[in-house]
Amino acid sequence: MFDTATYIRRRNELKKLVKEGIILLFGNNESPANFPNNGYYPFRQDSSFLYYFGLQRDGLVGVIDIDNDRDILIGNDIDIEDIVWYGSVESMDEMRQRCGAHETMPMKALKTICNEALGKHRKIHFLPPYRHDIKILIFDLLGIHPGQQKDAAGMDLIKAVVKMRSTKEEQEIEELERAAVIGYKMHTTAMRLTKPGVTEKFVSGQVDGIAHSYGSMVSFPTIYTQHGEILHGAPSMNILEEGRLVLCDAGAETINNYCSDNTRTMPVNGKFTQQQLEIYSIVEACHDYALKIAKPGMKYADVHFAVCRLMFDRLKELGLAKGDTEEAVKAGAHAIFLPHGLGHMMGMDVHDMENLDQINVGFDEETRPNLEQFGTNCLRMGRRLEAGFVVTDEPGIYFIPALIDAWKAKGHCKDFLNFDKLEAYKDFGGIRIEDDLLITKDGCRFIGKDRIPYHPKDIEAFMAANQ
Ligand SMILES: [Mn+2]
Repeated sequence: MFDTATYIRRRNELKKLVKEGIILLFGNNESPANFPNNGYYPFRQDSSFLYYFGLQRDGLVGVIDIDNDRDILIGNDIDIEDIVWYGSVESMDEMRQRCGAHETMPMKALKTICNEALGKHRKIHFLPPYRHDIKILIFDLLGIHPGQQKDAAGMDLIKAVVKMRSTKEEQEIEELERAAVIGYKMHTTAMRLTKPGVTEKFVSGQVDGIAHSYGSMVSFPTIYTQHGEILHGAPSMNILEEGRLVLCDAGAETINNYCSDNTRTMPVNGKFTQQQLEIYSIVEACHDYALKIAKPGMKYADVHFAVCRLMFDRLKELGLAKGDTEEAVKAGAHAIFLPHGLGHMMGMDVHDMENLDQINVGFDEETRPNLEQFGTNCLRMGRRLEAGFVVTDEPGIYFIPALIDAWKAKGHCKDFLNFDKLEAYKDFGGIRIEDDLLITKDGCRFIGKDRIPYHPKDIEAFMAANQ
């Protein structure tokens, strides 16, 4: 948790932006995995609640009454039986002091607050809920059916929260740097343990343990798979095989829930084949190119397409693609290799604020998403970059057999793709390289002092030294 002044300042800024009414910020509750007292571990607070109140306990709601300038922390003090099982925890009043709220009220007061506000026809703002218990609570409080809550959520509040959380404060950047240190340990652990004969689950489990040991948890379920072409492929009991590539996409959350998100792709036996090197060097060039060109004022969609054009040019040299690069990328031909966007915002959520809807986070009035074209419709971040934004730079090249077959059968983009040559890559898998970019005043830099090895020579040297 940051200092008390941080949360007071943020709530005051939020009041200025939203202007009137009453804001409800719901903290998360414990979430049962298989029975009520066996929750998913560790407890994960809602990120916007954390941003404005900083408190990690379950069962809290923040009420910000803009018109009366009152910040109220809602929740119940624990009783003696809880103390027996869980130890003594802070009282509501102690938590109120830490976040600088004006007063506390028990949970039952929330209904009264809402009834009064509804009676006076005051505007009640809340963010789109993503957990079912919160949806039921909102239904109880405001009478809005869960199916209509996304539309009923306040656009003024969403815009204000996105505006504030998009630009990272200095102390938030320090947290992101701490997350990067844990991410480095996770990925170098994966590189050390990767060898023929062990299972994917074994390596990914060790990687997850690093996140739990040094921070709060993983920032998303770890991807560690020899099927890199399956974008969100989960680790399986498959055994790592000589000659294959393995893709590791993993990150950590610090104790204060700031994230890291990196991807490395490495040869199982520690030595790239010529074919793997050829594709790898293209992804590597794309990854470095984004670092070179991303800067304030530039649309991240333009960085994405610049990377796509570079990738396409290089794939033409290999004979996998053909034709005019500009036209090919316009037609979406590159998406057979790269069916996702170059990156996403990152902060307290690995896909930052994705619960507020990506169209509100990665796009704006000026930059609208293209929802029609395959691949381009997956861009999570398109709008102009600003100093203080943190985005991921994660180009990849994938050979997805089902997609190759489907496009070939339809003749889709046949003027730009050499389907016959692609046949030889159907068992290749996929390569992605990912690091996290902080946009600075005049350009950008990677977060994390130590780069996880990603040049092929560095990966090979690291793996050779750590067998
Ligand atoms: Mn990512």
